[in-house]
Amino acid sequence: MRIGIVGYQGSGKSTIFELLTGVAPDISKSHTGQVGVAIVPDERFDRLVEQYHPKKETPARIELFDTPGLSRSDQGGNAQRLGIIRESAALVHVVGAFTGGDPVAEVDAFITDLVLADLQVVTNRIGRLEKEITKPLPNRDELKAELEGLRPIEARLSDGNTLHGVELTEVQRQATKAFSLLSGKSHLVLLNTADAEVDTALLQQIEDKGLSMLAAPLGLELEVQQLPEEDRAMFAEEMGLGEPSRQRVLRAIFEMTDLITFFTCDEKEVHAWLLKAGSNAVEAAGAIHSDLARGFIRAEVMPVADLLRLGSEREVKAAGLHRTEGKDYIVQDGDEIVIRFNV
Ligand SMILES: Nc1nc2c(ncn2[C@@H]2O[C@H](COP(=O)(O)OP(=O)(O)OP(=O)(O)O)[C@@H](O)[C@H]2O)c(=O)[nH]1
Ligand SMILES: [Mg+2]
Repeated sequence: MRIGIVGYQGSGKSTIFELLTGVAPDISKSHTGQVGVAIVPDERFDRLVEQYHPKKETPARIELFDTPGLSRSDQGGNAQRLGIIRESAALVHVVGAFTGGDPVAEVDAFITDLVLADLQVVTNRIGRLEKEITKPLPNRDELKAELEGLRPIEARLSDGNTLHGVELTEVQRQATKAFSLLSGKSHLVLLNTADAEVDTALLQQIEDKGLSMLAAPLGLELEVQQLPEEDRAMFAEEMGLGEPSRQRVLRAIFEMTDLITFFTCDEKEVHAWLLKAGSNAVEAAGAIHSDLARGFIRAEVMPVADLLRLGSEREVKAAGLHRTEGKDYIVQDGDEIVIRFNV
């Protein structure tokens, strides 16, 4: 799953990408986008590592995708850039509040660009369907149903609304699946401020639009991160910076996804795994290794919260908080799992 870092040119996307992934932006990839990996901060993982002192630690990771910025005065290249953004599962929308522009107007303008891009895709399809249904095709009824499904979506978009919070029918879901519509993707506004001071009135205005948002001086924080370790604290204090927001931003990004975390742990390795919410025990086994899914017998499950609270697997078992689950068990966020299998 790829999370797109999106926004207008020069808003600070590549700066934030570097802060979050540690990967310096590669100029040769500025037209195609660049992928980097970030660790998902998880306090439970850190505490499991403290408890087990494993030889190997494997935290969960997500892919971030630094995309080419849209041009504010579209000179024709935005269609291609929007196509690149479409490959993202969710959008982190970076708004630069260090250049003296109007961030609220930028948020509106960017969202309008997304809505218009979706509208164009939907309108094209409607145009094609209208022609098709005049022909005596065997699947004419299906095409008609698709057309009727798309019309309310088109109406909503042409009124300038996003697709957030819209309940789609099954026909609509199928009809729009391949379009990967931009204005329906999870959307987090990241306000990249000039310094540690945050304009609360500005934040309020963006929040009033019903958008999730975070504000932080991310450019400045990258500068701090790039200093030699011994100079960081002093510089951060001089600049009035509090706790670095890197972890907070990554956590918020992770929360936009529909992923949960489960854990496997022993003295050899503590490993955090990501899984689509609603997945069952066999799917969790498959995330670890296909052999574990193929030869699945049962899953032994205990909540990590209990494991941390009681201090060891033995204590959890003694307290009767350890369970044996079958194939259909829906894995919960924070489960510690041992898969029993036979191949
Ligand atoms: N003062 C200040 N400058 C910043 C901040 N973030 C980014 N910049 C500067 O703004 C310029 C653009 O930053 P980038 O991170 O390259 O912006 P971008 O969104 O990746 O730009 P494109 O890839 O061209 O769309 C660079 O010169 C950065 O140094 C910030 O928080 N404060
Ligand atoms: Mg960039």
